[in-house]
Amino acid sequence: MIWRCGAFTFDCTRSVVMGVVNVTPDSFSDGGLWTDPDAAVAHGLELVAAGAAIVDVGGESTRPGADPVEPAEELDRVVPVVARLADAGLCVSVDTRRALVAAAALDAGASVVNDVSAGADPAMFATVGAAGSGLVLMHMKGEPRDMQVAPHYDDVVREVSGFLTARTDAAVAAGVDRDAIAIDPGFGFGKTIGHNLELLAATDRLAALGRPLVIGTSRKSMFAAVADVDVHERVEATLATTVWTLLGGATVVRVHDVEEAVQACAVVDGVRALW
Ligand code: PMM
Repeated sequence: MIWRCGAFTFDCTRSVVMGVVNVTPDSFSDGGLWTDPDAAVAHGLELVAAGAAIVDVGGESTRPGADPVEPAEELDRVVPVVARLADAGLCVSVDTRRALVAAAALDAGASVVNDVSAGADPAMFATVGAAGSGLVLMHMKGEPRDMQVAPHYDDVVREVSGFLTARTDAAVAAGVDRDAIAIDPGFGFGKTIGHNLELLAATDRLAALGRPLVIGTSRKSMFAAVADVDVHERVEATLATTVWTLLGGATVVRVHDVEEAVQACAVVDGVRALW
């Protein structure tokens, strides 16, 4: 399988590390660190030097309880950073739910749109299809403001799988190349710890849906319950899920701690090559 993202094509037999740069004042683990564009660009370059294949730039926090940001503010935060990283020749992803922001970022050189709402904006799929960029479709139940208020599923794996399949088909019907689409179960987005663990346990079933699987567990609060560690002490817990999900067939790991993830991926890739 391949994942086609504009000028970049990823061979999914090897893992892909996506490094996170949140240009937000309020993201849960790196909020406020990279709000200055120079600092954000420098950090993106650092992540690539550490081995990230993609830099994911976000201008709206989607942490539980977060309110949406104004479109003009989101544009101001992300577009200058995307432009400078893309000008440096990097594969840049824009983490946005808005087609307007995606379009501006794609114009500025982004190669991937990472949409945690899986195309809730009616113009999103046409925007991505016209640009020929990559697209990450993520599952979220509810909205960031209220998604962690008693989320309920009869069968979380079946429901998330069905949703991701349906959104993939909808994106293709709206003009997105199937090879450009990756899918993500959305850890922590309207899920209890139990739901997150069930999804981790079912990695092989999610990977069998036929598109590259993106895993975003980095530093998330699910680890506080299983490993009792603070947000900045979750590198090892994150790595455990990185290795687990790669062995289950995942391709892309979206992480803050790139150097550690790259090491783990290199080991797993070496072993997987012998299977
Ligand atoms: N998590 C966050 C933001 N964007 N995108 C994808 N595809 N998957 C995720 O799990 C995801 C995401 C929230 O976490 P952050 O504060 O680390 O960005």
